[in-house]
Amino acid sequence: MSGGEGNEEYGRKRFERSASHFTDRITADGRDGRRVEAGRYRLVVSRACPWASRAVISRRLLGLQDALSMAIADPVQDDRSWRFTLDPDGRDPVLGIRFLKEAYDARESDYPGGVSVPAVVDVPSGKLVTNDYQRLTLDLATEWTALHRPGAPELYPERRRDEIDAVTAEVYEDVNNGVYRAGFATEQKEYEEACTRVFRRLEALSDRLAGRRYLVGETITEADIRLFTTLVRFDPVYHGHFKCNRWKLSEEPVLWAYARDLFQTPGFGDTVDFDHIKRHYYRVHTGINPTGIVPVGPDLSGWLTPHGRADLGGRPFGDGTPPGPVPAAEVVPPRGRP
Ligand SMILES: N[C@@H](CCC(=O)N[C@@H](CS)C(=O)NCC(=O)O)C(=O)O
Repeated sequence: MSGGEGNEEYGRKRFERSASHFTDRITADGRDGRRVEAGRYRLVVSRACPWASRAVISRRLLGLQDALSMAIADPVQDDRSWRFTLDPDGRDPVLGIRFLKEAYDARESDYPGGVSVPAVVDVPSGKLVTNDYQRLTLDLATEWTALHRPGAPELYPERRRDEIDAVTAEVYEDVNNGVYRAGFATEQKEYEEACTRVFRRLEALSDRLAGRRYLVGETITEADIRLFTTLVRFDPVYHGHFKCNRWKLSEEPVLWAYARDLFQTPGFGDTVDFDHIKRHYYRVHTGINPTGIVPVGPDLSGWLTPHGRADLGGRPFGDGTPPGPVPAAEVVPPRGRP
């Protein structure tokens, strides 16, 4: 493994997140050579991964589950990276492969980068199309519209894009990626700087969210999805494993209520598997947790308690509606839920 997290190299040098390597876009008009098409592509994710989880949430909010099927990898990679050991015979039933690496190899032999999720694979050829997680959710929101469910929210509305881009850039740098920089630091100063930035930014976000329900505008957007995927992992893994421990999310009233509000919104919490999250981080990053022991806590029951944020106004889905129930095949098992 190389390129992303879960890499022994992180024990030795400053943490740098590699750029996504395969960036082909699937668009409504096919201008990049690939056109949006129902049933043609398979989204490969790990429910443990915050970058993949953005796509899992977007896909569900937008009602794309029938158009874009989803493969869920075992949360614990081995030296062959992501595996389909949760499926019968250890094979993804649609792609017929045992390891995501097979789709990367089909695309490019001897590809030097890491095998990362999220990945979109072309079903007929079995080849990887893209692992560009930054672009993927924006394209699901704006290029896949013909296949959205009726009532799908506008997650990246044109009139709000500048503001969403500005907020998500700061959230990425200091929060989404900031926790990794703190967690994989190998020098005291580097860790302290990263950790300080994480909390400084979280405090600014708390101020922003004190009087408004969502980050941008009065509905959920891409910006909320991107902040949520880090907040939901904060107490279970980033606080302990990544040493981002000035305070716990559950000790910060505004962000904790904001995160619970989203968690309880259909499409967010019902995609979260705390069991996958904890096992992935604590077992895979042997550089920072050599025993691989997965902690028992934290108590997750608080996620389901009232959040009181509805009083701030806001309309989660704007003129749209919440997604329906999770399809039976995609329900998170009880051990992963609060
Ligand atoms: N590293 C990916 C971003 C997504 C990512 O880091 N995913 C992680 C899981 S949270 C992963 O698959 N890591 C394995 C690897 O990159 O080797 C990229 O640069 O595009």
